[in-house]
Amino acid sequence: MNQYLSLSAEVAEALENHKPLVALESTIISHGMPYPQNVETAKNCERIIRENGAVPATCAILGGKLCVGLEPQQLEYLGKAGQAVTKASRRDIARLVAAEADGATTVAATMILAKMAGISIFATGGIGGVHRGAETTMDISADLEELAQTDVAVVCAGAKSILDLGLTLEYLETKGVPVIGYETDELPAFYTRTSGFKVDCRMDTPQQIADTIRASFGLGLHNGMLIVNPIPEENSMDPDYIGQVITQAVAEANARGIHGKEITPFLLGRIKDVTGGKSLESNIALVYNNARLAAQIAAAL
Ligand code: PSU
Ligand code: MN
Repeated sequence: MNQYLSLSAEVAEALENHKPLVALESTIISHGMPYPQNVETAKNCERIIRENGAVPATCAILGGKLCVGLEPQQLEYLGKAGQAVTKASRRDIARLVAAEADGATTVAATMILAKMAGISIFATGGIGGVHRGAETTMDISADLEELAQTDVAVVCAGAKSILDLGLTLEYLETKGVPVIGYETDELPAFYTRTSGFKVDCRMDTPQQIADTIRASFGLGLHNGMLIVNPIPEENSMDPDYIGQVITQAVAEANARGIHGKEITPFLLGRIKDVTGGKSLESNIALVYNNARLAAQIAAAL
């Protein structure tokens, strides 16, 4: 066991007894949603995972410890602190550990913590990817590099079109990351069930996905996998409307010169404000949907 890891009692017990586990990230809590909906969503995700036969393991860096499995008061702390907590991706981990500081883990960092603990399934909302305009800005999320090198399967609702979805898929193909559509042939675009871009394969049962994960690990391929799960129909948004909102938010970010790790949280916040909280409702619904599927896959594994 890695000396920097700190497992909750529930996670330690589950690992010891080979129970199915599902990792959860914490940037979505601190930087992805406002308080108190963020804490409520985090707690409900954990409940949904338990109801579906798996053990939740929310990840964060607290006091320099790589925490896998958080107590309710730790979720509350991250949710209240919000953007005051460091958004921690791969490159931030070592300095936060050395400084005994706190960090909310992105998809990339959560994959690293999950892997260290021995957890192979991870549920979230959306991943980072290749940003619109990346051909000049070179803004490509570290999440994609992590998927290329860390063998954890990430269940998400596709990616928001704050990203260039076509380029994101090309990048994943180059890096050897399978993109599995759950009951769909298309990459979902987070708020909507379709994007016009095809995934590389479709699977219709959690067992099929679990078998593929097992084969990938057994082969020693070492890359991650992306499982894309469309938002439930009843929670999906009008594509033209949300498309306009996103284009406006991206233009605003460019006009203000926002870049680097600030841009994703800025866009998420603007989208929520402009839609008057409507996007937040959809966001919460799709996260629950992903937690459920991830627990089913973990149980099947
Ligand atoms: N996309 C979302 N919601 C999120 C994020 C992305 O729809 O909360 C967060 C995740 O933690 C993701 C991170 O790993 O943003 C990506 O940030 P960046 O693009 O700076 O790598
Ligand atoms: Mn970036």
